[in-house]
Amino acid sequence: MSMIATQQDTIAAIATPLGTGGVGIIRISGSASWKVAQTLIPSAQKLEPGEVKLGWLIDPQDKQAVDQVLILPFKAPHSYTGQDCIEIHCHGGLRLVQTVLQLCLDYGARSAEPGEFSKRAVLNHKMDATQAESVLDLIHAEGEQLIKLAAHNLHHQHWSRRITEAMEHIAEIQAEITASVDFPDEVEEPERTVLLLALDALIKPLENDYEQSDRCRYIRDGFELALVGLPNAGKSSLFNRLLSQDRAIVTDIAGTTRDILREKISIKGIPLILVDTAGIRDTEDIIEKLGVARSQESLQRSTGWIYLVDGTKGLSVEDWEILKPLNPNKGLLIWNKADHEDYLTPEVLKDLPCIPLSCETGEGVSELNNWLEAQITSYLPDTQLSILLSARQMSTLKDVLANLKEAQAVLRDPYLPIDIATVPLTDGLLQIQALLGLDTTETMLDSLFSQFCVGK
Ligand SMILES: Nc1nc2c(ncn2[C@@H]2O[C@H](COP(=O)(O)OP(=O)(O)OP(=O)(O)O)[C@@H](O)[C@H]2O)c(=O)[nH]1
Ligand SMILES: [Mg+2]
Repeated sequence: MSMIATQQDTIAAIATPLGTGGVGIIRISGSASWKVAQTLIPSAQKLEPGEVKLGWLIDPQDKQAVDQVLILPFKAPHSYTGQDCIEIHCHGGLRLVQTVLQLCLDYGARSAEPGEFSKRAVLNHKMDATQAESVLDLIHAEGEQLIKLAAHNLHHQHWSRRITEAMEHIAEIQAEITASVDFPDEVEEPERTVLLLALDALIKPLENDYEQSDRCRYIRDGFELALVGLPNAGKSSLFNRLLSQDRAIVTDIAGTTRDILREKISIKGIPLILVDTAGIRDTEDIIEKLGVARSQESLQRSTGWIYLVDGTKGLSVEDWEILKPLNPNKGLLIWNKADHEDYLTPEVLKDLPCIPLSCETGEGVSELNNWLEAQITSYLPDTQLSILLSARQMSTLKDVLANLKEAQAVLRDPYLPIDIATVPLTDGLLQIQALLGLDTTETMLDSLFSQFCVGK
């Protein structure tokens, strides 16, 4: 169903997760929201904004009491959506919450679309689209680090302020050029070198934001760690140990794992995605061959890697082949099967940390955990300074930067009239407006807010 643009409707939704909990919250927003609540809660005829009231919710049709509830009234513009709003807090039974919502729908509200509350907040300038995305991050955050960063972004409005300033500066530069072209007699043509410097001053910090955000992307997406090695090295055994469960099949048959297995754990509040892979070797078996290809793919993509060596066999030519092209700064060598009677002394490789370990006894696992923590901490940004952009923001920012550089290229070319630079500048301006949700293009807002849950 497409999102209905009008803000005239009064919308309602369950704002708490579906399921049985202590409290369930139904949120209503729109001009009729107070009336809807007052129809259902007869004792709530006198409501004061911000004042909580306790009352009985009565089904108007059969006059049966449904639940004793708390009512939180908000008056426009002092609410999340910027409209008149009501929150009804009832007891948290799944059926009960749905019954209360249904009554709201029967008596004047319509069902809210996913993200429609936040969309209204943006349309009513309670927040801009980038802040809404921080809300989205908060809702979907899997690790504490992301929660911290999203809340930080939301609280300080760091990024939205920065991009708003950039927009104002671009508009100023553009106005200067346009004025000199439109009124050549009154306004002097601005110095190209001055404009170039002004654009430089805009580009540098934005580029920095882009790079920083690119580096911290794993806070949201997870830090991927691939377990690789020859067949039978013990990758699946280590996978299971780190997960503390028998997730992957372990046998003494070489080539047991044929597909990629992914499981998430959390280290230092950051999601860590462990990837168990098929042992890498030349094989005629079609399924195993596909598995090996996937192992190599996963190795390319992952943020870090652990290479397992069967400590009873030692490093072979095949191991070397796989190890050689890998970036040693992101990896670790595990010399496995330390408990085995045929265990060989680990060979220390230059620049590559090595940990003797046994998946059987757990020896070396705490050293491995230390390495994991250190590895992840080394990526951890300073929350106070960090900006974490969404994929949408990243791609728009990239376009904006390209346009600013295009404008610079025009200004550097003495054969091009100065006002040609306004073309990419205008494009850049429009892109930033879209980023902030200022032009409120419905398509952009719709695609953004459809990722929200109903009730947000
Ligand atoms: N003694 C001993 N045996 C181990 C250890 N780790 C794994 N093994 C054994 O080594 C064999 C292979 O283990 P897996 O975990 O299946 O090895 P893998 O690397 O996943 O193998 P593929 O999936 O075939 O690539 C099994 O028989 C395990 O029980 C260990 O630390 N000590
Ligand atoms: Mg395996």
